[in-house]
Amino acid sequence: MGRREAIAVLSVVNKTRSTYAGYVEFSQMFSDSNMNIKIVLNEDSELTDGEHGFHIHRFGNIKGSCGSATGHYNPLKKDHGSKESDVRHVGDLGNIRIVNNQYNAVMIDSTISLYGQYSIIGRSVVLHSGADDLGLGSDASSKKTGNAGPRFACGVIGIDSDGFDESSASGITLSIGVLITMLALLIS
Ligand SMILES: [Cu+2]
Ligand SMILES: [Zn+2]
Repeated sequence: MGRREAIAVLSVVNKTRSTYAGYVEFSQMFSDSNMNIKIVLNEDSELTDGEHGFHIHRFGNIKGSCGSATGHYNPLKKDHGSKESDVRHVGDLGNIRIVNNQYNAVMIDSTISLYGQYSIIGRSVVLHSGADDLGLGSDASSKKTGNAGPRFACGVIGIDSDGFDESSASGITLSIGVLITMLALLIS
C-alpha cells in the first residue's frame, strides 16, 4: 500500500494571465491518517505579512479567477469554523501566518482526506488576502466565509502518487480471493 499524495500549484489568477505563487502538497498514509499539508509560497508572492485564510473550496474550476472555485467545500452542510472545531466546513483550514513575505511550513489536519466520498481530489485550494475570523465574528458572514476577504491565489488539487491506483487493484485481488474461496467451498 502506497501513501496517497496530491498537489496544487498556487497561482494568482485573472482573466488574461495567471502568475505562479507557490504550491501545496498533501500526503496521507491511510484513509484514517492525519493529512500532512506542506505549503510553500513564492518569495515574490506579494502577500502581506500576517494571517491569511486558507481553505479547500468546492470546485476545481479556476477559470478566469479564483472565484470560479465557489464557496468553501462543505459537503456536511455545517457552519464555518476553525481547523480545530467540530463545527467547520470540511475545507476549513484556518489561517497561515506570513512572516517576511514568506511561508514554508507543514500543517496537520484530521478532517480533510484523499480517500472516500469527501476526498478533496479535483477541488481547489484558496489562499485569501485577509485573515479568517474562524467563525467567531459578530456578523452573519462569519459563519459562512470567515470574512477572509479577496482570493489572493488558488490551485486545483491533482493526484500525485501511485497510492490511488492500488486501492482498485487490491479490490480486484480481494474479489478473486473471495471467488476462489467460494469455489473451494462448492467443490468440498
Ligand atoms: Cu477560502
Ligand atoms: Zn469555511
